[in-house]
Amino acid sequence: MQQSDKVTMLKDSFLAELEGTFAVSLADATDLQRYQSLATVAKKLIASKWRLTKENYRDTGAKQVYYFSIEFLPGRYLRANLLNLGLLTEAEEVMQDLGVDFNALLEAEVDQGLGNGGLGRLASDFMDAMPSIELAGNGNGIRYRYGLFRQAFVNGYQVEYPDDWLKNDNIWEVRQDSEAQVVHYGGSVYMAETPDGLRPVYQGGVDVLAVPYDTGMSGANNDVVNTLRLWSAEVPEGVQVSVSERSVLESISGELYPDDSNEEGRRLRLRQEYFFSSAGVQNIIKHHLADGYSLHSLPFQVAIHINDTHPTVVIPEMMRILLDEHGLSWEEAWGITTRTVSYTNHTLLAEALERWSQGLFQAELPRLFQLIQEIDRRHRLAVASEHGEDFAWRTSPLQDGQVHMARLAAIGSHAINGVAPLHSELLKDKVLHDFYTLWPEKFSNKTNGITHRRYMHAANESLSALIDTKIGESWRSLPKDITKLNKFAKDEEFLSALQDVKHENKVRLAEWVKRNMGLELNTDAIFDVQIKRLHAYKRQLLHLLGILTDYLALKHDKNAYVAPRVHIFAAKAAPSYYYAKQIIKVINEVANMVNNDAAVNQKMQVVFIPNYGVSLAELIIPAADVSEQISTAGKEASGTSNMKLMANGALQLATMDGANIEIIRAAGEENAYAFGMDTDTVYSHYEKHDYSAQGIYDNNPVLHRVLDALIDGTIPNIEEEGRAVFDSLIRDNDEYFVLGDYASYVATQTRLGQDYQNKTAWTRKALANIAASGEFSADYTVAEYADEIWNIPHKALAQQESK
Ligand code: GL4
Repeated sequence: MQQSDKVTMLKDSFLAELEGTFAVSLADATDLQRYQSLATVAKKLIASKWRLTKENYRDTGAKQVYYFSIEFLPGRYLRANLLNLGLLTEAEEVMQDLGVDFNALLEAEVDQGLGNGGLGRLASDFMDAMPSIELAGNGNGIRYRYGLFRQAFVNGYQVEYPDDWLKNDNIWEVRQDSEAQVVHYGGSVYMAETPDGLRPVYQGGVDVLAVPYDTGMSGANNDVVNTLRLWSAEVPEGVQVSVSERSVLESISGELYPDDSNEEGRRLRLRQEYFFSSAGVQNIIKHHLADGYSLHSLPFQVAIHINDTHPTVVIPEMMRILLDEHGLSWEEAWGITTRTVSYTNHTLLAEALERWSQGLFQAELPRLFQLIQEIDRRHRLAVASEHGEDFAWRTSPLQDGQVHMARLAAIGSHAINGVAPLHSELLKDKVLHDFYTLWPEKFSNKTNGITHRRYMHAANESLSALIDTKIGESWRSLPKDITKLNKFAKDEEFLSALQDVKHENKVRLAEWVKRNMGLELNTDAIFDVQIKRLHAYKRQLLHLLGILTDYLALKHDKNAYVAPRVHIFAAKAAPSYYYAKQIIKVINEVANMVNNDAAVNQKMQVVFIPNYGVSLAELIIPAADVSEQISTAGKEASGTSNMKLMANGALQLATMDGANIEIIRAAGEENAYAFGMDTDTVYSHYEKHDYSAQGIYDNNPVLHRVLDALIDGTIPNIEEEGRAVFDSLIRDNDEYFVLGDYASYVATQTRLGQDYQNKTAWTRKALANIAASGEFSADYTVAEYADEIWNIPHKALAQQESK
């Protein structure tokens, strides 16, 4: 279609939808009605491609992957969908013609926040990448009634409100009643002889109806639309339950657990895990058989990928279906299951490795527990003779009254991967070392990736358009082509255009902050950004100590060298994570103190933007000069905001952790600011117990003064929290080595501040980062999964010859 035809089509259907659905004229329509009308137009365009894709997959029997994830974090869909439909600029033109505020229209869409952070957003980036590379891949998860809490600050404290994201309807989803599945919980089970052989007989327990809501995941500029299927819990028709029983059952899809990188060992969480895992597997097998295929061909037509251990119960659930419902032998069922399932580990933190009490597990999922006992028995038998009893004990799923989910996942899947090279190495060397000795061939690395479409093409249109003028548009579908930009590192005019774009984006963010928080930001200062969950290991505290260092230096001498900076934080803390919430309070009080002190606020400002989520990330990232990725080495599996920030020209201030290492390698060491202890040093301190926070405090007078500020009244209103933070560092010996990395962090910040004064040289570094960001596209990541783990074809993604 011609550009002008597309514009006319879009305009006509938009106006028709507005009148047909809401019986209003454009002038009288609210932003929400305008959004819903345009979204409906986009949805209809997606729907026809979606139907054809589904029919095509069914008719050809193409192998498909199902990405099982307890979290998806889509954010808003409209802008990304318009982009993928090739209609974003056309929509902008239509709205301009009609005098509609397009941003207000887009912002009327509620963010879908059905995930906590990186893990959930990665799943959604994969949902965008798979159809874009013509890969048959679907998502399977939970349609939580309430997403991650909405965060507000009251007196500097985090306050949580429910996220009622469905209040305006969800345009994008389609309820599929005919696809509903029954999921059974509790009761007891015994084996009895039946005409079909030995089969389980269930007594008691409850049935829950899993009803799927499907959303079409559109590929970029192609005709592929895959399915994201999210299950909602209901009471099966005809079942009589009391009002309170009903609400217990429906609560299975009631809300998302707000914990990230933390084990959440509650009964309801286990029910959630079984809920979407069971419904998903049942549905997959049902369709496989209905399409006329044998169970033995399942691994050739289906790949099930489990995103961390939350869906690990798919392994015993598949065994249950194959054994109990289809009468396969154990060996047959085990072969089919393990060849179908693959597993990604996303964390090394011990407190995040899932374990369930066996009593709880058995009470909730009695048949699955029996099957895990059998898996456990066979595993011990198989490994004990060669590796010894101790080894068998260390690697068995059932140990010390607990069910160890990572062990079950490792045993029951054919592939195990980490999400960045360092992380994958540490998995092999430490956390899953025993399994690596058993099955080295199962292990691989798949470095995470991001969708440039959302975080660059859509969120930073002016940068993307500027890049197009230099290297054409091939990089938009072949992200590594963006390396062609390196040729322009000496093109001063281009560098100055890049600076202008960055400045525009800073102004846009500053306007938002002014409007929503009443603070006027200095857009000539360095925008120094740390955006991620609030967690001790991510060390927002180290950033804060750096801020206090500058503050005290300026208070002492107003001419002290401090490069002007705006420090930008955004982070939610798990509601039960008390220490993280205390850090939020301290940062907010420091922000208050700094921003209101005329002696320093020309040189520094601190802003903690509340309610961080996908849409705020899209606003903040294009405006960032510096990307703080300062976790304790060995703790951050990968990180993904690091990739998004780099793609938008922010320079990394980073420890050698997770994917930071690859980013520094790709951009060039001279274009990033690495500092701090490496993983070996961290592990050696843990092993030798030779780290002394007190010693560092005693020997560094500047740091001494900074830490004292937490407890001596320098910072108002933090008596309790300042003390708690101080004690965690000194009394409790600083578990995450904040003080150990302090001196090198501060020195690196000083160097960075000096470098920023040479705008051209700085922008050249930014350019190097942008130009190196292509390899971190999720398009390549999912292509690697498809080639090496799922064995599913996709569009070729070869890098085009650099001209
Ligand atoms: C995480 C990791 O903490 C994070 O480093 C990684 O980028 C992400 C996706 O692989 O997974 N693991 C958990 S748990 N939450 C995460 O964000």
